Amino acid sequence: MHVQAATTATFSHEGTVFASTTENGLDYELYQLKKNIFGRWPKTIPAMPSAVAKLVTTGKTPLINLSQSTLDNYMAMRFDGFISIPSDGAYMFALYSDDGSKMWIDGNLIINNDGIHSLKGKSSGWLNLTQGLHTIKVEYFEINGSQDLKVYWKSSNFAAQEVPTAVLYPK
Ligand SMILES: [Ca+2]
Repeated sequence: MHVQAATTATFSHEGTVFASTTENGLDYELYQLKKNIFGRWPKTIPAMPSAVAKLVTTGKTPLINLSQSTLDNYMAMRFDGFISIPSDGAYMFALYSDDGSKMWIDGNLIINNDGIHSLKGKSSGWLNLTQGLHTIKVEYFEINGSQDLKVYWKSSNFAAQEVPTAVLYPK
């Protein structure tokens, strides 16, 4: 398992506990990947849906991870909804994945961790966000071998932690 040292040092503590309800979580879509017309697997997150990404199922997930996936390999997922920012301030996000992943807040790409690779962490810069709901989207794909996806955040008010169910809302 390879994780960038700087990112590991920055995102290594448990933080504030947020209380969740059954309404919390994000929408997800699960796709099965196909080879392209040249017989090759995608090297980056493909368009979803597309000729190389067939929709398998949709649902709601409490966390942005692979817990809802019924496929281990040759798959992709999209997570979509809102994140509730607890107070005005600066927030930083980190995306760990095997293989590739990308993350958007308010429609802006904040982390690009795309490509075929072993577990790798990338963090955003500090983002100034206002209290309230902001759109959040994460896309992920896995060709073969091991697979993982985790999303962390931190602010000046709490230490790094996995983005909790309590602040996620489906559309
Ligand atoms: Ca892999």
